[in-house]
Amino acid sequence: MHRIVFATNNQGKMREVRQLFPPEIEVLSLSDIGCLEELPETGATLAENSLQKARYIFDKYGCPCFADDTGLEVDALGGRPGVYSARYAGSHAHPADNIAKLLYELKGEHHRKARFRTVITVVGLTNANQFQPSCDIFEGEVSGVIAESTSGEAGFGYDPVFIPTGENRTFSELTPEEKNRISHRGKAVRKLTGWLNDLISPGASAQQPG
Ligand code: ITT
Repeated sequence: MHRIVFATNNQGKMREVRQLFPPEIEVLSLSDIGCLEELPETGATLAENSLQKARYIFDKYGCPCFADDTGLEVDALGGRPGVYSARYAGSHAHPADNIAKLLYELKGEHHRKARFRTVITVVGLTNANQFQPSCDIFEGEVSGVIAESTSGEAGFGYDPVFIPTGENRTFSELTPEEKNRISHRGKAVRKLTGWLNDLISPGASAQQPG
């Protein structure tokens, strides 16, 4: 069995990611490795934060790991909240407060286009003989619009107000499988698992027909 740590304190992310991993790779949580701390997230970009979280765990616990940093970019707000999505309504803000602030800022606004972007960084898996641990990056994004009000119970974070393009339901009204099929995280994680599969059994994907 292969193991990799997912450096997140967000249980919603963990559920989605575990659903997409092949059975031969076990995804460990921070509590599985005895880490009960908050992860540092002081970068100016999603890529910086994603690397910072993964590096922190790799440096401290020595295990291969990956981290996900995600932002909601709203066109009418000039791309905000973006990298500050978790702290939009203040540090340690509850998701309901972030959503309330978002709907307030968009009140009366007709142009409601937005996108989720995810950057996943893996640290510690490839060039093991080199002094610097390697890092590899996988990205995914999904476009949509911000609804006028919340709908649905599933998911987490901003899901109750995000309607992906081609849908008339919010992410919170989709099943977990439906969300993973089209979401920013689903896209990034499928790139990651394809790359991991190649590390585990090199060439296997090239031998598959089609
Ligand atoms: P970790 O850093 O521990 O992984 P976090 O919740 O702080 O957890 P982010 O900084 O990446 O993670 O998340 C930024 C914000 O965007 C945060 O409020 C999340 O709830 C929200 N978010 C992330 N992914 C989302 C998704 O798929 N659907 C809705 N909201 C999401």
